[in-house]
Amino acid sequence: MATRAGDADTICAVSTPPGEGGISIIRISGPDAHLILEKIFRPRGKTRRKQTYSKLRLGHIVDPRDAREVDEVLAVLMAAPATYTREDIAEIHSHGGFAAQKAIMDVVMGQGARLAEPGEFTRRAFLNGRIDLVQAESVLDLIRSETDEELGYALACLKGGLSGRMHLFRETLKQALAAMEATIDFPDEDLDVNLPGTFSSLRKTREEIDGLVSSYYEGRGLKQGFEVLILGRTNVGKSSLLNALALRERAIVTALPGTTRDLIEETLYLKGAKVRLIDTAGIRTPENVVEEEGIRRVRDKAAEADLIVWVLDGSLPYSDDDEHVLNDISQYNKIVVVNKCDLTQSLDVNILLSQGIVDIIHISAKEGTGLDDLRSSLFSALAGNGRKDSLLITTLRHRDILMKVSSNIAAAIEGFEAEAPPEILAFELHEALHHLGEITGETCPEEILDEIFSQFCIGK
Ligand SMILES: Nc1nc2c(ncn2[C@@H]2O[C@H](COP(=O)(O)OP(=O)(O)OP(=O)(O)O)[C@@H](O)[C@H]2O)c(=O)[nH]1
Ligand SMILES: [Mg+2]
Repeated sequence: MATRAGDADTICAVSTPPGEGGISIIRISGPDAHLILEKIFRPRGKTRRKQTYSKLRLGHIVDPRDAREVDEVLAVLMAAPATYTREDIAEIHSHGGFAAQKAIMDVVMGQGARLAEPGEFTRRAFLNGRIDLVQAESVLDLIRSETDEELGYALACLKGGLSGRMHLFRETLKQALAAMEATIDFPDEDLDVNLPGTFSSLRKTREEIDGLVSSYYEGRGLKQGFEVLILGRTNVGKSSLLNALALRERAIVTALPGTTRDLIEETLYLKGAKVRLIDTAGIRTPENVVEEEGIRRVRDKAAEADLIVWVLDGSLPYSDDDEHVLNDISQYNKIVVVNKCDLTQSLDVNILLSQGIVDIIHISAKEGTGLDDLRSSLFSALAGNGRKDSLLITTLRHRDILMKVSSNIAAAIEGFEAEAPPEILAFELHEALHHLGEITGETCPEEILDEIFSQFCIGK
């Protein structure tokens, strides 16, 4: 595993958020952590008893340089290896507030600790083998979780759910590789190697990996939110729909066609799934450059959205503008909504049926009717395909690596079926194993580690 200069330093950081609060926690990790605390912490009581481990004690931080009392605190020592970093750790719980944090950090650094880099405590947990890279990444997900679902998933990953699965994949690959190498080393001997059995386990493993790759779409939605675009010609009630779902007057609504010019985003939660709902400029022949630019943005966005909600006005006949919208979005994943169902209906839905659109949701954004149906349809179109309890891939990094692993295994299987030389099959299996190691961190290049840990806050 790659270590860098500075990995053996004693590091310190304020681990609680900056600013005012009830308490602040300053964390020190590394070989001198205990020594530093002993030098700067004066426990309450007449005699200066030796510190005991894992017990919070009340006392004062005193700067050894000028004997000045800095703050009254609680402090604790934790002994390696049973700590977050697997190193000796000291923690100081001070009064919350910027001045106290700064003063204590100054005293700690005065005794030789250096300020930790973002994520350096977690990086040490990884380098010292307490967690693997998948688990380190889930620490970040855990900190960033906004919904119960995200939290539950991140926690399952931290406990090793995904790592465990990677481990099983590794074992299957290693066994297959051992079998291949045996046939290479002893080509003429009658070895007890069951190659058909080996390749049937490889096929199963590849199916599982492909399942994980395709779960990325749902996993990403869980983490970043699904992007849902409200789209349609002008004046059909797109902004009214955004407001009705957001339960607030987020976008401007007027009777004038062409009111919305830019993309307007609002985050909402549907049964725990995070949805980034985006209202857009109505699509028609633009009347000026502002509108033209607005419509261009809608078309760009449509290509990358997870789902489109196509809104039509039920009180007016199907128009050329509607037809243009449909042409724009025909190949995308969509839900069709007919709005203004509180008014006399003039839209002939047979036109939609003849285009193969059978699921139509009738709503009134103005009166709030049909919105529950729409919410259910949104949820099932995005996240409701019942994989809730199984593992998911939530990062692009994992997906890309698993795709490489899958294609290496596929090449090995094809080679086996075509009776290719065992050296070629072994090469593919080797590559697959190498790539898999990048997920858990065994074979991960330094730059990737840097990139992952730099996303953390200082103090974690
Ligand atoms: N009766 C009725 N009127 C509605 C309904 N939804 C929207 N409207 C009205 O339709 C008009 C246009 O509504 P908007 O929400 O601004 O429509 P839009 O699609 O965002 O329009 P642009 O931004 O111009 O593309 C407003 O006068 C709304 O009050 C509805 O369900 N029923
Ligand atoms: Mg609008």
